[in-house]
Amino acid sequence: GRIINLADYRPTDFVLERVDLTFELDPTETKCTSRMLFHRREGAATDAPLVLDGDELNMTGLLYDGMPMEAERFTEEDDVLTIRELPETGSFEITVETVINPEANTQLMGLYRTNGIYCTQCEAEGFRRITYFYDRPDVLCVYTVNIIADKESCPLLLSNGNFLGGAGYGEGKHFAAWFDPHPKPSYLFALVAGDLGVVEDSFTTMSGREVALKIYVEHGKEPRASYAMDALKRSMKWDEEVFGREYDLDIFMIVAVSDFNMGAMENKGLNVFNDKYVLADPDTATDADYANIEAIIAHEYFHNWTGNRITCRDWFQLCLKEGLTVYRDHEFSADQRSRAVKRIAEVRHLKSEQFPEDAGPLAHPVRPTKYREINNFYTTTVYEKGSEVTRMIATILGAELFKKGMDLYFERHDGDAATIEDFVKCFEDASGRDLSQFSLWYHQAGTPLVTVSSAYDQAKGVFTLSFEQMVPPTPGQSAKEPMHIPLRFGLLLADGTEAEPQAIEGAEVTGDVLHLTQRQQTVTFSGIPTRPVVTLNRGFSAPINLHFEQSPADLAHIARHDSDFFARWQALSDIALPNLVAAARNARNAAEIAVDPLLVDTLVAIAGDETLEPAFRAQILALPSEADVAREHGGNNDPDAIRTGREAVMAVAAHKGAELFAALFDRNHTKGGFTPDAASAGKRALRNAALGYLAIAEGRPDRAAKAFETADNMTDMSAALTVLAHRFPDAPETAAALEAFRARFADNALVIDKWFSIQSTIPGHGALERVRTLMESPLFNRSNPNRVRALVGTFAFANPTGFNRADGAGYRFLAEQILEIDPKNPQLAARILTSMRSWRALEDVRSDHALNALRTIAAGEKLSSDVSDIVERMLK
Ligand code: B3K
Ligand code: ZN
Repeated sequence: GRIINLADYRPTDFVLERVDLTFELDPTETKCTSRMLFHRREGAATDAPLVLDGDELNMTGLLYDGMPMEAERFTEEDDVLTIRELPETGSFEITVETVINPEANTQLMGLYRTNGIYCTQCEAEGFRRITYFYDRPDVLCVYTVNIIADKESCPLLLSNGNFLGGAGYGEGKHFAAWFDPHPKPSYLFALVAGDLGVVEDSFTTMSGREVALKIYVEHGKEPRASYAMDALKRSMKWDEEVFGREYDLDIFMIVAVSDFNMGAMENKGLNVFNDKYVLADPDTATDADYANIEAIIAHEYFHNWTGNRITCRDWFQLCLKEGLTVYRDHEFSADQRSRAVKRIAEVRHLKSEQFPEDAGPLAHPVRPTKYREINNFYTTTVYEKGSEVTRMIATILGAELFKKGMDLYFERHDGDAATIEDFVKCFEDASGRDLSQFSLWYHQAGTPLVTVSSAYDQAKGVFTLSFEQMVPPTPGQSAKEPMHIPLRFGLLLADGTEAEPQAIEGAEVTGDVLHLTQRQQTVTFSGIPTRPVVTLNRGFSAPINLHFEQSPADLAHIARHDSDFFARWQALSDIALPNLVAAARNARNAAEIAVDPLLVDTLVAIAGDETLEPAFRAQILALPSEADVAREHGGNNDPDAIRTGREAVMAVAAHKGAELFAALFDRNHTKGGFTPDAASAGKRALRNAALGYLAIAEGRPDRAAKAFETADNMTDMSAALTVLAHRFPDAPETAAALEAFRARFADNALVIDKWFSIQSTIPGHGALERVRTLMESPLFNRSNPNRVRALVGTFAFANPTGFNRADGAGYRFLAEQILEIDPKNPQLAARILTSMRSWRALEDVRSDHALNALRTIAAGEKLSSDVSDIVERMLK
């Protein structure tokens, strides 16, 4: 694939007025007839040809105003259809007929068939695998869709918009027609046909319109869709209340399919979901599954305004819809659950996924300026960092002006294909604030590093903070400008109150937000009676790395007393990280591992503080992960030493808190009727965190084995199984539990994915053999993305010691898998390959092995553009 540059953007030469699509569905020979009405754009060259995108198409007919097109007027070359000699003025109709083989479509892009269900995935460039089209997000038009299919195998015929009507159609067939009155780009097109069960409900919008809600799932799975329906209704209500956004069609449909490359897709009025993010009941879904379903249902629904009504001018603007929509779903979940705990989970995810991306060879700006394969830009940088950038706008402007800016955006750009500049302009116009320096967040890659030092002058009552900011170099960007970094802060005094400075000099301060804008900045606070403990970046107001040598005692003060619970968690993790890094160093040098008693004391004190919500205490107990320690260590990493060191620290905490953990384990048992609400989930999280420590303290599998046997819900059951497998992999209790789990859930693929993941993340060098053995299991299916992610993906992403074996066998295995998956499903292969994005941070022996594995992949024959793009960037 060639490189696409943002600077080359220009509108199409022709305007597409409308399209009528007719599908005659057949498993191997589906006929698609597309009738498109065009006219030449004003100002376009009078001899400009019409150039349409295709991808592996089999075109069987081409008509101009209903008559076969003369052969000399068109060419079909390199996946492009070019039509010449078109009128200068007036509308004309082009009809393209193609034949598609949905059964053979293993890429799961375009029209494919899974478990007898026809479905489509068009974002980003899947529509061109259906027919020749202006397959780009700035071409919006209205669609009419006619679907003809076998009545018996496809009683259900769905597409976007409103149902127009249907009837019998010849022998054994029927048809249905749909019309979507909202102009949309092709990536939002969807078609689903098959035999599915349905859960129905309705929602009355704020203006009193009734919307039919339908969730389609495989027959028999209807009861497992009720939580998704509940989440959908809450999302619709929330978007009205918080963003003033009302739904706009008479019907909203969700279809759950089992073969899907990602989480879900926001097609207009017809969302298609990975069934993992729809189906849940207490016996088969964990609290995390419920939370994910709630978030993703909301996310896709929220796209109706941020993505569909206002879409992207081009794919460089992807964060316009994704970053903003993630921000919206984060806010939704925060309102539905505990805001503080939600924020901690978000930051954990950002740091473990986005920070490494931003620090490695795949780093790119939130709004990139070039790409080779757009599917590789659906990244945590575009999504999660994009969300953080939106959050910072809200922080800088304050809630009221942020709302004003959002309202202006909806009003000004409804129906548009917009850009990031359009978006930012709305906030500038609404607030009168210049956001040009702030916009660097969209354009400069890399996580800014802010180094802070402090001084206190008792005699003058002056407290001083000195800041220095630096944005590290990233691929293609060596020199960076200073950024506008909004830091929420507080000055804590010993008596538990907060200092209220008489004056602050050296930086703009609005409310509790300090605005850093210069490379170096010194800020003084006067009228401070005693030495304060400063709490910085409360709520993670800016996605940065903060280096501030605060004493463990000051951090412990924050961890126990800050009014911001995120800051409390951050402070505890800031005490823990240096301990864990030192422990890793000592483990590597075979030196003795010491742990600061303050860390363990604070940890145990918070865990035992009954005034705090259980979910928060569970987050505190989950010390920084091995990956967090690796990031903090920063290079020359030895995953074995990191684990050994972390285990030693955990052991100290486990023994010190053993009595408390036993009490927490008993007291937080949510017996009887499972409910997925956040409070109950928090209790289970705390109980299971305690179980993890108890397994270390007790050194026996008995307690976890009993917890497994008596569990009455999947959260507790899978947590106990994880403790058994990860702590006691060779115990007979573990073998028995794994087998019981397999036998009970063998016919539920989503639960079996947990069985695969739990085993593929068993730490240590034996993991690879286990993964290889599991791949031979009849329950494994390498053509199903969820299965491959659960086993191969989880092994590579989430088993640091198992994957990063010093002999390089883990990397060779991955190379082998990537080369095998790529020809069938390039997107899946490319995504799993990103697990090696931090390979340069490994110590020499491992990084040499990693390099060899990457070279093996790069040398593969007929690599997809997805995989070759990733591997080449990783090798650069
Ligand atoms: N917009 C889709 C992602 C499409 C990915 C294409 N490779 C789901 C979402 O972000 O809501
Ligand atoms: Zn999205």
